[in-house]
Amino acid sequence: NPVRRLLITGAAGNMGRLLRPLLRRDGRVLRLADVVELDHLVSGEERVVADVRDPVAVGTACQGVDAVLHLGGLSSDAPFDDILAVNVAGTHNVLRAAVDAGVSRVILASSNHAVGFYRRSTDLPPGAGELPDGLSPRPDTFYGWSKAAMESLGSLYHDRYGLDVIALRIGTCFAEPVGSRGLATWLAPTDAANLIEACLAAPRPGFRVVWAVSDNTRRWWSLEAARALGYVSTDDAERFAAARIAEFGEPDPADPVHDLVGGSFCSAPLGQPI
Ligand code: 15L
Repeated sequence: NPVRRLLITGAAGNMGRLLRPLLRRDGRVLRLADVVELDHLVSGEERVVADVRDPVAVGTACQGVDAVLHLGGLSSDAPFDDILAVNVAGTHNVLRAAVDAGVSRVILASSNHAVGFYRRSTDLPPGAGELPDGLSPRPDTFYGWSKAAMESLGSLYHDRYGLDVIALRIGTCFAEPVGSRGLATWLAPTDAANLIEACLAAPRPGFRVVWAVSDNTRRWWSLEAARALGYVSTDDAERFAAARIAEFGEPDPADPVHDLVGGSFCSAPLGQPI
């Protein structure tokens, strides 16, 4: 059964803006929710102003939708109380509202920073060049911790209420890879859309925690769980390699920024925007 109405929280944010044009389909309405009022609506889009901290507003936003893509939240580190209120309580409001409104599927924007302290040098399984999906959390920031907490709430809501919840451990989702780390961690916006469509189409996925990256030549995070959902990556950050290496040099695998999943988040002062 096709998703006729998709609620996107955080639609005015970085990923929301990138994905809005890519998730438009004939016969589908995108309900765009954000704390700020969205403009330049096109046909097939509707908007709601809702703060994820407000359970009533989130409840209203969930009425009549077939699925939720939950992107709304703080996307970098912040003081603990802010992270707790926006990312953790906010996600709880979304999951609660989805169940109450009879929505059967929620896609959560988790992050590599939920597992940011895994290292390429020590944590790759013997004989494998990739970190597997669903690693137990090793957050690198309050932000990364909140992403692990969001995943765990998704698990709770799946087991309690049968809600399908897919938590995407997103790499670096911008129009182009950021820095030389992005050559490994990039999720091309088109691939983000490919993966989200796979998440929407998969029959009864249950609860899953899935790496979300493009099939980059320098990727070291598995695509197994994403592919099992039907994801086909159509981009590779390698086409930016020459330019990034000219600017930043060849990535040194001994440099913690390239050795650690979370890169510079692991050494940034805790609780401050990065
Ligand atoms: C994230 O989770 C952030 O939201 C984003 O701004 C990037 O820093 C990204 O991770 C990354 O690791 O590149």
